[in-house]
Amino acid sequence: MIQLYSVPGAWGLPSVSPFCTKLETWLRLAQLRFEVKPASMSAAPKGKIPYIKLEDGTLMGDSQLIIEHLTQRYGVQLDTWLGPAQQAQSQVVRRMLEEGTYWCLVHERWDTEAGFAAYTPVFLKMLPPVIGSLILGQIRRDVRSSLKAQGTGRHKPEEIAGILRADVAAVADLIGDRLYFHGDQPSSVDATIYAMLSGLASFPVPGAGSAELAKHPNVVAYLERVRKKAWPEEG
Ligand SMILES: N[C@@H](CCC(=O)N[C@@H](CS)C(=O)NCC(=O)O)C(=O)O
Repeated sequence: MIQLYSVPGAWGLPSVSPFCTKLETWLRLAQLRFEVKPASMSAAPKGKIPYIKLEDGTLMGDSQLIIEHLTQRYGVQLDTWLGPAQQAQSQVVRRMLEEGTYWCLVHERWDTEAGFAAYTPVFLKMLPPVIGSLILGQIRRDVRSSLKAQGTGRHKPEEIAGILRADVAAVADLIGDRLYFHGDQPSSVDATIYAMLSGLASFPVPGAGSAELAKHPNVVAYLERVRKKAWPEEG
């Protein structure tokens, strides 16, 4: 069976890591058999989570490369009904959320004092006792330098808020009144949209992303729909 290496969830999310949530959501939508194991950064083939172990023991990193590999390997049909324009939209929306919006989410959790205060007790549970807070301080410094290197960390808070509002509103307009991003059935991009937007919506500190989401009942209903589709046992 596929083993998914992930970190635990909080605030109703399967994992606090949006990319782990994405991959778990996708595995569930694809109806592949897998089990979730605790991730170790030192074992991660690309030094990031999630990663998986295939049935033959091979480790693979990067949620998207994993999805593409598993789609081929197991003949997953999630995206076979999409035409070229729909596939292109998936690519664009996925890249926006994963390479842009994601960093705004990281800013809210790690770079604002209120966000970090809310995230600290959740993250400390994943770290060893006593030295956990020292490690957390180092992780925060690393995350902040990644935010600077990526660029989002160079913006003013109100500029990041503007980016978040525009990203969320764009996805909301594209979803419109459809059940899933492309129509009546889910496709792979729904895993990314669910992961990134529910990561914003569930965070207990009010932020521009969650405020914008609340203005789009179609997206709120969509997120609940994807969750129920992927986790039908939770009702
Ligand atoms: N492109 C990667 C991104 C994964 C990623 O950024 N994961 C974050 C957690 S949500 C991580 O491992 N960060 C640790 C680090 O960058 O050192 C994927 O799709 O899996």
